[in-house]
Amino acid sequence: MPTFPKSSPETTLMLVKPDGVRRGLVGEVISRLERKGLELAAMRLLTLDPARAHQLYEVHSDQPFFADLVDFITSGPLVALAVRAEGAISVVRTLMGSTDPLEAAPGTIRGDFGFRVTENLVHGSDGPESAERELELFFPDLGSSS
Ligand code: DAT
Ligand code: MG
Repeated sequence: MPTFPKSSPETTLMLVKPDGVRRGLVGEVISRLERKGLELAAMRLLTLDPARAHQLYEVHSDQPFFADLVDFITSGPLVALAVRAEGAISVVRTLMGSTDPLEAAPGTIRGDFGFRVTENLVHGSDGPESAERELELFFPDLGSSS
């Protein structure tokens, strides 16, 4: 019998950004995660203060759009989700679609619902290190992210 590597679930951070909450798309996003078969490990509704927004987006602090990004992400409540599954980081990124909703494929969250690059509805960690760092910002009690 061939042996296969044991699968190990990983956990990623996903956000329904303030535009998604304002537009009533929280249920739609969660429904897509559930239908895909991903596990929701934790969930919170909260409004970010600028300090935490700077931490979330620290890799973008030199970008010309940084101030707009911080203004936007702090503009109202968002929903933070800890999503667990084998390959969760890349599965969530695939469900989200490309950063610019105008380029995102139909069938993806951004492709189906987004129109502007800043207001692109959702966030998903882009790798294991950012997942661990970002999960700690929102779910410090969750423990190890992977
Ligand atoms: P992603 O959210 O797909 O990981 P990113 O990490 O490159 O994309 O950028 C973070 C957010 O910054 C993105 O969701 C929206 C905003 N953003 C990215 N590129 C932008 C641009 N050229 N103009 C305005 N906002 C931008
Ligand atoms: Mg990113």
